[in-house]
Amino acid sequence: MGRTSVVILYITIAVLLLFLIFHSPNKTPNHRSRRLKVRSTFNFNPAASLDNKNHEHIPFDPLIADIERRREDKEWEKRYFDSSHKEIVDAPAAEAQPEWEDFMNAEDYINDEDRFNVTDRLVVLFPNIDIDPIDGYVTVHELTEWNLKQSQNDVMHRTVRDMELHDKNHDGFISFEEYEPPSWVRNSGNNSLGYNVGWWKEEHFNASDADGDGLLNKTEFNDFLHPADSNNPRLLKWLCKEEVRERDTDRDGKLNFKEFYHGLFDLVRDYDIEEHNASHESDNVMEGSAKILFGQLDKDGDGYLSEEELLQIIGKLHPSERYYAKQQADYIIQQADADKDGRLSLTEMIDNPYVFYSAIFNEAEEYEYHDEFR
Ligand SMILES: *[C@@H]1O[C@H](CO)[C@@H](O)[C@H](O)[C@H]1NC(C)=O
Ligand SMILES: *[C@@H]1O[C@H](CO)[C@@H](O)[C@H](O)[C@H]1NC(C)=O
Ligand SMILES: *[C@@H]1O[C@H](CO)[C@@H](O)[C@H](O)[C@H]1NC(C)=O
Ligand SMILES: *[C@@H]1O[C@H](CO)[C@@H](O)[C@H](O)[C@H]1NC(C)=O
Ligand SMILES: *[C@@H]1O[C@H](CO)[C@@H](O)[C@H](O)[C@H]1NC(C)=O
Ligand SMILES: [Ca+2]
Ligand SMILES: [Ca+2]
Repeated sequence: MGRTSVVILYITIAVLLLFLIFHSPNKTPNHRSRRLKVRSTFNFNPAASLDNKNHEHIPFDPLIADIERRREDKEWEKRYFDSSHKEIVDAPAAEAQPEWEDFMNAEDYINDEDRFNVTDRLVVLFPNIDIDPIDGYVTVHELTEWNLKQSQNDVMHRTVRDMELHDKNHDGFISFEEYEPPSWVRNSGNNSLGYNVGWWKEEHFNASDADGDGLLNKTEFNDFLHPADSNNPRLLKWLCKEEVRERDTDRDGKLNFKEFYHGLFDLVRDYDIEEHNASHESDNVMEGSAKILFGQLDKDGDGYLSEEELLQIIGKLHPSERYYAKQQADYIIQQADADKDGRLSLTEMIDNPYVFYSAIFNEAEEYEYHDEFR
């Protein structure tokens, strides 16, 4: 980094600090005083969604999600298709919608009170969320299910788009030959810190092919791209195998304590329990709790963790969409639950629209969650 860029960096930090000082977050701000936001980032790199720390904000409102998807599709189109492929991407966008002439301005759209009435939107959405049971309140469970549905729609939309890119003979299936690893995999080298080198391998492909016909349909391809969210036991097993392979420094096909301690423990240790003395925790104490956990996971007591034994913690190594849906539901309820009864009434939601319409997960100033260590 050159001297100029260092100076610029310091100035940026200083400005940021000043901003934070004069803009101290108000726990219950009047929503008129701040702009509602949609997701601020979109990343084409699927590895980003595998990075535990940077899961995208799940869109709360299907209407906003739709605008966002159109915006993404446009960027996607620009990036991957030239004019000769236009017919492929034109089709799905055809249905009639409000005048979203410029999808880049979804934020202007939702902040235009004449076009987008937040109160009305929440009134419309509420009965779709309050369903289990229908009692006039939205619980963490109901909100988690709602978030999960939204994120699954999003994920599937991207899978279908990704399929268009790979399905060269347009038969609706992906063969192993058709699937070329995306450039970020090819460029990431053979053994770098990237997700893992087996990502595009035939074994991964075969494990995703649930009915074994040698082709991936939409469901199987979605599982292929998001193995941690799959119910396919073979795929989960493959994921565990990859975890072992990545950390197995002595190449004996299983993890001994040292390999676990240096490779995995940080990802699976329970910060909730250790939290209060984490800062003055000595290495010995930490190694002690690692040994306890290792012993619990080593079901057959042979002193090693096998692929099968890793299944117990695969959800912690690769948090699922459900995990993030729950995390976001917890956050929303914590922010909007004015009477602290642990659930949301319609009034509480209407009083706190920014919690629902905002890219909270990207704003450290508003959002702190010790689970981000995972
Ligand atoms: C939004 O709708 C509600 C009820 O339908 C109404 O009371 C409110 O004035 C509307 N807000 C705006 C900014 O039009
Ligand atoms: C990875 O290894 C293969 C051979 O195993 C080699 O052909 C290829 O160039 C390597 N790729 C990179 C990016 O190093
Ligand atoms: C994947 O399955 C095909 C048959 O569909 C088989 O020919 C191939 O050897 C398998 N590859 C691996 C790595 O298991
Ligand atoms: C894809 O195939 C699986 C069986 O491997 C089946 O359960 C699933 O319903 C199929 N999905 C679609 C969209 O046809
Ligand atoms: C926290 O520290 C105390 C001693 O300072 C110790 O007794 C206790 O076991 C520690 N808790 C954990 C979870 O490590
Ligand atoms: Ca309810
Ligand atoms: Ca080993």
